[in-house]
Amino acid sequence: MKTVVFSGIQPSAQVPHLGNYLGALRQWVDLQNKNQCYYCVVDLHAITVPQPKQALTEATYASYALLLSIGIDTKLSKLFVQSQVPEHTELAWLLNCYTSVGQLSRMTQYKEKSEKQKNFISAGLYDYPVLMAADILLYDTDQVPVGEDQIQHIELARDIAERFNHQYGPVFKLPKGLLLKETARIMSLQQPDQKMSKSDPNQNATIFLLDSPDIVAKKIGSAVTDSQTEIRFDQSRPGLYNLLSIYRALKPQPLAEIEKHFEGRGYKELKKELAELIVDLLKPIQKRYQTFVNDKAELKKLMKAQAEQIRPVVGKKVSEVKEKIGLVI
Ligand code: AQP
Repeated sequence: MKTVVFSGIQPSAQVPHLGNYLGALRQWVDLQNKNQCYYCVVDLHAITVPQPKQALTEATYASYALLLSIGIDTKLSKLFVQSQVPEHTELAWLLNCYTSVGQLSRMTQYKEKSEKQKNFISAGLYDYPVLMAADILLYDTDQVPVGEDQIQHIELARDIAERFNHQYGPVFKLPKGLLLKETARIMSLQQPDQKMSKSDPNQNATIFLLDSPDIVAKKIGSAVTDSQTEIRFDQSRPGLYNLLSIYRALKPQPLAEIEKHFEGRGYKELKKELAELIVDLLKPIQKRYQTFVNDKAELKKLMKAQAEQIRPVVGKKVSEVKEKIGLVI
């Protein structure tokens, strides 16, 4: 039996960014060969905060096309759109009834995101972690490759699974988060005490995977650092530390070698080399993206076909859960 891997990405407003890629998506690609992987554009998570209609549709196609472009291969993995597999929402409702309000109230992401919503906080935003638990538990998932911000939600999924199993016997597998330690939290280029985020209103804070070379150079060039001069991996200098961590993720080598390479050199040189590394990463991805995204009919066909292949598998899981609860199926 292969290890089962599940993970998702939100089509929220923009295409994925460098933090999404280095923290999570890179692992998705690497995990494909040896595991049974399910990857998902989680559009139902995206609508927990307001999304303009056209932007949501475009971002769903764009995210799907970008996942293909970074190397997700539908011959090895299942790649689908969450709302096209309604078993996710069906299980989410059932799991709602095994999740306490107290647990949901402790979720950091809810606290942070609800603070940013000025006029309207949806019940969906509060309930998001239960939908995420359903996403994961539906597939008997072993491992969930994510960035650090999602670890609390995976722990909640385990708690919900344990509560259910305790009451009805072993129905759900207990999933584990899979973190890439060095890049689990890539920080904003403008406020390095906050994570890089798609929805950051300051566009200079985030490198998107479709940014042109000029934009990459401009954003890295204006990244916040500090008034010191020595280039060292020092966590008390978060702007520099973030840039060096990205550098190392793109050009793996011991910390000391990177420090030696930049000895006697300044931020300008570091930023120039880093921008070049990012452009080298993005160029082939962007080239492939253009071929995928220009054929929306083909993308739609592929999305639907992938969802249809999954539905019988997850349908069985939902029936098992309903039967355990005592619903007449
Ligand atoms: N800054 C980050 N560093 C490392 N990993 C990150 N992830 C997100 N931000 C970083 C990981 O990327 C995967 C997909 O994220 P998501 O689309 O589910 O959205 P999110 O976690 O809410 O992150 P964003 O990009 O900041 O989106 P918005 O602005 O819409 O909230 C996840 O595995 C996540 O951990």
